[in-house]
Amino acid sequence: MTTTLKTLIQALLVTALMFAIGCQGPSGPSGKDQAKLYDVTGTVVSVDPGKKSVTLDHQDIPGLMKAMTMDFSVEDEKVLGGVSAGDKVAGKVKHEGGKYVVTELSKR
Ligand SMILES: [Cu+2]
Repeated sequence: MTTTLKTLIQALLVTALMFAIGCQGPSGPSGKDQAKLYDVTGTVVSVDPGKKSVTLDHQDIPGLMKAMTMDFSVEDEKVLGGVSAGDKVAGKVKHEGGKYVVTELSKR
């Protein structure tokens, strides 16, 4: 009887644990912070490959923000490979989890 009870409790615990893990799936981080990509055009103000950042004087990004000068993070240093201060550029900005990350940038 004691062994049976123990086994039963163990089985219940395992089931509860699996259920708890299973429940986290759909409501996890992948749920609502979907990245969105936007086209961006503007002029490079400065480039900082070491910090993986670029300052752009960008034009309106429809659906995202008005024209302004601001710093962007870049996804990879390579994004900054072909551009330097003063260049007129076009690229893509990813808006994800409240952050803006440039994923592509090239001279126009
Ligand atoms: Cu901006």
